[in-house]
Amino acid sequence: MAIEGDYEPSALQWVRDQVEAYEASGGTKANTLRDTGIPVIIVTMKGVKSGKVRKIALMRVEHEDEYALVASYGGAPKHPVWYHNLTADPGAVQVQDGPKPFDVTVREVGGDERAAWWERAVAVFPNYAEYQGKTDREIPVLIANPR
Ligand code: F42
Repeated sequence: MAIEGDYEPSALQWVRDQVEAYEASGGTKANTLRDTGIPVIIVTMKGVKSGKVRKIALMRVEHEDEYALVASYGGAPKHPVWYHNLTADPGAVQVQDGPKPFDVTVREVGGDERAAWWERAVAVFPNYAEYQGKTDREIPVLIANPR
């Protein structure tokens, strides 16, 4: 079910450009992080304050049909804002990994489950380990489970 509301593009030009090119091409274009060849997914959510439809791109970390959403934001000192959107309304979320978006439910993981997903995430995108080294905050790992 589409997420209702006015779409408000990311404040980051390169992100909103990637989201729009990915969606316009049904996931056949703009589907990697720049020229790294590492695939990305598009996540759609509701803004926790504005109620607007927000979209971001994240690295594609998939295992047995679930996806890790790693709130690294390049190792910034604070969580990316989307983390607060997803934890505030974990049921109003879609993931696009290819031609069509699908509904997911999001949960935050900790302990051994987080450790297993973190290992998968770093295997896909080693920069995550570098980002964790740059910040005192523990980078949150959320899991998107298709409904
Ligand atoms: N970010 C990651 O954290 N992890 C990744 O693996 C990742 C991969 C990736 C690959 C390709 C690509 O193009 C981008 C990638 N990014 C990755 C960047 C990611 O897409 C996000 O841009 C980034 O994580 C920052 O997310 P953000 O939600 O903090 O975005 C900021 C820049 C933003 O858009 N802020 C808006 C603004 O106007 O300043 C507000 C956005 C918002 O959601 N507002 C809420 C609302 O209600 O509408 C209010 C929230 C509040 O608490 O204030």
